[in-house]
Amino acid sequence: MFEIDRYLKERASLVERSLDAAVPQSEGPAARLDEAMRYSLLDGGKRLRPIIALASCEAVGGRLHDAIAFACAVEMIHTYSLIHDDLPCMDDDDLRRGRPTSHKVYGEAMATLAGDALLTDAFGVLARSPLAARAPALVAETLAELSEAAGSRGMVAGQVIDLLGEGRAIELAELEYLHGRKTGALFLVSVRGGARLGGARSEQMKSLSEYARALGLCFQVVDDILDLEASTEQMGKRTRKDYAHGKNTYPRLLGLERSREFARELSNRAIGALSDFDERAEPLRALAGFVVERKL
Ligand code: GRG
Repeated sequence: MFEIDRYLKERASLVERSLDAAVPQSEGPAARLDEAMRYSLLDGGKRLRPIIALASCEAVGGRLHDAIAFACAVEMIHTYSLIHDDLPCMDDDDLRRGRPTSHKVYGEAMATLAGDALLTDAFGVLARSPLAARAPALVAETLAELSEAAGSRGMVAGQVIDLLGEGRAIELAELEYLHGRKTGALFLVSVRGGARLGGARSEQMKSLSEYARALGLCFQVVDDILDLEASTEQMGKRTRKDYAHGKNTYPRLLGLERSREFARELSNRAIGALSDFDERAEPLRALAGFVVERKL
């Protein structure tokens, strides 16, 4: 039986150490910026996206060492999106990962800049990784896909569609389109990037992309359910926020019971996409179980 809790703990601590080294604390004039970046990046978060990136690399027989810089880059981009999402001009949140949000501690200007710096530096971390010297084409392709996933065709587009949709009832297909960008794009690139850097063949990339799409949507459906059901203390962030703002969510469109069923269907679909993979994909299978069962 695969011990997912232990696996997640060990992998999160590996990611934590690598992030710590990737974003050092300087002592010069930018010390405050480094401090703000490290405040949001370290000591918090489930590290789901980097863990999935590393697991995808290993599922195709790749070495952890070759995907760790990419995994850090993904988490840096994710953290930037959380900092900006919490700003008063966006969701205006005071609590994130159980602590005051960046702008509450460092002020709006520094929080914005810490997010900008994490986003920008993420690409440098991957571009300067040891693998870039050995396999530049592979890394260049991964950088391009990462930029697409985070940018105006991916996560930022999802956020814009979400903003423009507030207060307007939307259909299920539109909700899926929105989340495919806002949350799904980063899950998809985490899996594809990890697998590519691990040397995946094209049919493996295809199956893993199917896995990632189902997993990303499953994550979002569960996120909507937790926003409704979990406490602020449990999540380390304000809950019932989407509900209070009349946002379009899966429970609102499908009801709670059907949303739970849909999340289970998506988790099973993700696992089904891995039918041609051997035991090296066991962590990915277990992660699909974790995402649907998670309470945080
Ligand atoms: C460009 C001004 C500007 C803002 C960008 C890109 C963006 C704002 C927001 C992206 C959308 C976003 C923040 C989605 C959040 C998705 C989500 C459910 C995050 C929570 O992820 P977890 O549960 O968090 O993995 P932890 O804390 O565990 O890492």
